[in-house]
Amino acid sequence: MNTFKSLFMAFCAAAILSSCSGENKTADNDNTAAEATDSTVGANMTADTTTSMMEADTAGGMMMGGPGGQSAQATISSASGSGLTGQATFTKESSGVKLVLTVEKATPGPHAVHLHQNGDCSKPDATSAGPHWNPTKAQHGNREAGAHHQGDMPNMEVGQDGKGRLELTVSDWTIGGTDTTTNIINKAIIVHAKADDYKSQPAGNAGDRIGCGVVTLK
Ligand SMILES: [Cu+2]
Repeated sequence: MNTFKSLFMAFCAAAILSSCSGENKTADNDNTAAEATDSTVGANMTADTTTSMMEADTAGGMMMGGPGGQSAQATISSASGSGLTGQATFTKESSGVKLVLTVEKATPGPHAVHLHQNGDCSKPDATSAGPHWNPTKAQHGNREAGAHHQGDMPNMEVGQDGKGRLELTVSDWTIGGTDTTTNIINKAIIVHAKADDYKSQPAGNAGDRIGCGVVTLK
């Protein structure tokens, strides 16, 4: 049985390699092959195995043909003399773009976080980043309830240790692509001194900009 299994695995590997060689020879396709191999290991050795390999391949193709890239990042630097530092990562998922933001050396309590329209943190108070990213000309508000800017996000809670973390997945963001109403690349992610009240126009009365980072492709 073990011999048969080994032979079968070798056959599977050969099948995967030959299916790759005819098409796009990209790093993404290599990943697809690796995923297909994993699914083969877990599958029953029946005709279903072939089906699961094909499904894995199709999923990879859809990801490659999507509207943008797979991941982006921003390194958050201190603004307005706050001393805050942080890191943001944006990852493409099936339900949208997932943001994980972590900061250190912030004051405890809630802090507003937004994407602002200019990927420019050059001024000491980060006003170079401009206003909120608002390509649809919407009212400022709560992303989770009603009208909001594309750059609006929930507040981030910072603990007594000065560390904060914000995680959310946004269905209508993309990492790259030609749609300027969804593409987050070259926007600035800004952390504010105060909480966003989700009401005041145009920016939620969130106070100074205490951290700023430009979103770039990873
Ligand atoms: Cu802001």
